[in-house]
Amino acid sequence: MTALLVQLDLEPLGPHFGALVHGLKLATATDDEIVALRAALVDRKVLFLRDQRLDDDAQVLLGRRIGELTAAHPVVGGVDEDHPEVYALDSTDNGFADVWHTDVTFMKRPPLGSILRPVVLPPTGGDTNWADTQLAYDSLSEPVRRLADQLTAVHDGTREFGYYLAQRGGNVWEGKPVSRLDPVEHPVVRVHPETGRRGIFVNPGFTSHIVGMSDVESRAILDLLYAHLTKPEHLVRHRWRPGDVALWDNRSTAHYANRDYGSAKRVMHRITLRGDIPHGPQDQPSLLG
Ligand SMILES: O=C(O)CCC(=O)C(=O)O
Ligand SMILES: [Fe+2]
Repeated sequence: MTALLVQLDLEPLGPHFGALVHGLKLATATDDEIVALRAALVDRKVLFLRDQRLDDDAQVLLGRRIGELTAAHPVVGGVDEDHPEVYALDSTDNGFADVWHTDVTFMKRPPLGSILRPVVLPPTGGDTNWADTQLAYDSLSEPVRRLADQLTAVHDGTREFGYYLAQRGGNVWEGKPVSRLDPVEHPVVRVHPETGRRGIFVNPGFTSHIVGMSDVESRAILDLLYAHLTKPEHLVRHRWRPGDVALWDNRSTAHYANRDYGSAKRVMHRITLRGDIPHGPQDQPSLLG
């Protein structure tokens, strides 16, 4: 690994993950700063920056400097014609994320990471929480880790996006039109392709069941993993301010947006970075070269 040329000013939000990045202006960051930011993203898993005040163009430009962008969402189109990469979550159009999830795990190749900024915030409330899936995996007991390592789960976007798809049609993903959401399989434990660390890779938003066991067994194991994943020790919570930007690694986190602001309007704009096909401990290609 090459040494980073720039040291970012990171304020850790917890002993293990999450950080506020101080003193960096994303819109004018140098290449070396972007490299350092990308490294911090993998290391701290979720990063927050204050007072950035990006617009859609600047958000897209930033994303392209960090990685390759996906379409806005497999089912939902971009916020407007000029921004096919920008996904709007608008509370007045049923855009909520009050179920724990990792983004787009119902596709074969879910995004590596996401970059989110508030556009309209409610007077109070609407905080977002992130869980560290690797910290959660590491703090499971050894026999449960061993069990989870062997499992495969089915992810199905129909529950969250089937209605939208039926009403308004799909979008594109990986360059192909999406007209149906076929369930996909992923390992229950994901090995991070850059660090080799293992993390819990099931979520209540999109995981329907575990392959090869009864409904009762599957439900009980998933509930155990979700309860463990969302223990307060595994979470950081962000209180949004105008001008903020959050970046997270979808290979090592899950998240949940509080829906506690009544009928107030809340609009968030997100872009996602193209990712790879998740691998588990059983099916890894040569890890780390
Ligand atoms: O609205 C939020 O805070 C988070 C929304 C969400 O799940 C996402 O942007 O991926
Ligand atoms: Fe999300």
